[in-house]
Amino acid sequence: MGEIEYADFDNDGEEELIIRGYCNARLFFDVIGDTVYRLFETTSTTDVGNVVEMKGKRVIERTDVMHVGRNIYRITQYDSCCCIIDWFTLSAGFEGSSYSAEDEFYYRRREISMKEFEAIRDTIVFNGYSTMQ
Ligand SMILES: [Ca+2]
Repeated sequence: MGEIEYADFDNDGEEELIIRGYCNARLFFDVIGDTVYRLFETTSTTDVGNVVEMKGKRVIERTDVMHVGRNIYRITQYDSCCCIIDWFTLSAGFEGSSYSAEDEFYYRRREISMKEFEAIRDTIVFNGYSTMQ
């Protein structure tokens, strides 16, 4: 059985429906007019979906941070018509269990420093909308 969650992840003042299932798999839905759209689903520990805030706007965060060798954040921002209005990847790639300043960091396909990586990552705020642990 799934758990129902609601969050206004497209910032239009109306809450969208999220169904959470086994292992935090999530289905994200929006309604436009009379039509329900299944926007996307996340299904594994390499693609964990969540609703977070960046710069005061809610966005979808999909992370791959539970395995060694990488920390990947994929951020997608939707408008009220289910259109993607911004998206980017923030990532760190490294040997072993943690990164250091010598490893590779990318933001919007541009190589950045570890400090820049952490500064951008720290702007991603989980505001506790849901019942996630
Ligand atoms: Ca909404």
